[in-house]
Amino acid sequence: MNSRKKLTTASTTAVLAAAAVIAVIRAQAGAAEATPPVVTQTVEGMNAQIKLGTYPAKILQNNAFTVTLTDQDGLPVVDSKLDVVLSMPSMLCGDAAFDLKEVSPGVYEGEMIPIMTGIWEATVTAELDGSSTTFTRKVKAER
Ligand SMILES: [Cu+2]
Repeated sequence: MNSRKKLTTASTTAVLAAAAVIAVIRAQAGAAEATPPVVTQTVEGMNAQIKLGTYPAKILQNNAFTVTLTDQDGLPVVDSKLDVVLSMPSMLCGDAAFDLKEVSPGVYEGEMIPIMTGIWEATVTAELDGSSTTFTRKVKAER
């Protein structure tokens, strides 16, 4: 009787431990889903694929940041001027800005250097023919 009860307690503990592990895995998967290496966004007919070369991005290092712009027909958007502002919502650690250079038609590249770990907000502004389009994505940075 007594040993049987112990067994039940042990298996309950095992089930709870397994549930806790699953909860942790789910939480990590959720965080990864919220900030994947590649994010695609369409704003006013313009499509931007925003990609990090290293992911999560490494703090105090150059991390390749690539934006591929296409129009409604899937054709590259060329000769646009792109700049990026990095900020941390709800923190006062300061913004960092950098430009992107067009390395092939519709493909714009630059480097981001996050100064601290956490989730950064990258705001990409694309200027073309006097109008601008803004895209945003979250970027996870770690040591
Ligand atoms: Cu910060």
